[in-house]
Amino acid sequence: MTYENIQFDVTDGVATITLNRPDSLNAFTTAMIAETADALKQCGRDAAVRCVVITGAGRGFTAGQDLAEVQGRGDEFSIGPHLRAGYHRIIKGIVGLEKPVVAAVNGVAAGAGVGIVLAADIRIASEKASLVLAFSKIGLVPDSGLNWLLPRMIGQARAYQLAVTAERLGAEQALAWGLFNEVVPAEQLAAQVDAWAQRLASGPSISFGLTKRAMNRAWSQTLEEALDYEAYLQDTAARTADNKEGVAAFLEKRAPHYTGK
Ligand code: T3D
Repeated sequence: MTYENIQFDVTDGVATITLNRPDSLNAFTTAMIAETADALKQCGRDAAVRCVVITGAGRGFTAGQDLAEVQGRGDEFSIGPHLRAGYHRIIKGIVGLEKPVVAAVNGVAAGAGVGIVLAADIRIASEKASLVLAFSKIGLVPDSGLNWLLPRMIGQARAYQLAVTAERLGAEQALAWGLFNEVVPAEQLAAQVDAWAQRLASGPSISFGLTKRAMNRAWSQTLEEALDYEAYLQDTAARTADNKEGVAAFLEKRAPHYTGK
């Protein structure tokens, strides 16, 4: 697929997806949704990719659904299929990808964009970043997994408040509520994200991927089931070259060199 609305780059084990429609704060058109979902799929297929970064060009991360496109829809247009064939592929593409995904939140994320931020595993934000559940401002309900993700992260009272007021949640408050891992000055965001990405891409990738799977699955498991599943995954992790390298490096008092195998 040719990308016209995103930039996609793979360097040194790090795939970077840059949402690239800065004039509309990177609002999602149908084409941009398809391109983003496709890029995530490529990240899953490419063994050279060991970490994924998602960010936005210009001053925004993404303003969610492009409302100009919405206005151009005919009366027969149905949003359900649009969500299922589009945003759901992105959210499931991030959550189901067994590689660490870093959201580099450079500015405002609104609507479905908040879902994309929260679906990521590590969220590094500029002090200029903010989150806006814009849906109620246009008479919609939160989508893109937000009714599942947000109450689990900050509790239902805060999640519902953000949904019905559509107020802007600033970066510092998002950090305090545990939605962001770190907030840094805008001019340091690229370097800080790069440091995270390099660290994740040079780590024990199978361990990182299986940890993501275990934690995601644990939401719907009993403790008994989670313990059993951990034991199953540990059997796999313990057979990796990276496990052997980690143990050898510890005993030899040197830094490990992980290959992701
Ligand atoms: O229908 C379906 O497909 C269902 C799917 C739903 C998923 C969703 O994401 S629904 C939610 C859609 N998003 C919104 O409702 C957000 C609308 N935008 C805003 O509320 C504000 O723009 C922001 C809070 C995000 C940022 O505010 P601010 O003051 O920093 O920027 P701005 O001046 O409002 O916007 C800058 C430009 O971006 C402006 O264009 P201009 O005047 O410079 O030519 C604005 O029109 C454009 N823009 C911002 N958001 C969108 C957009 N253009 C199209 N669609 C947008 N969502």
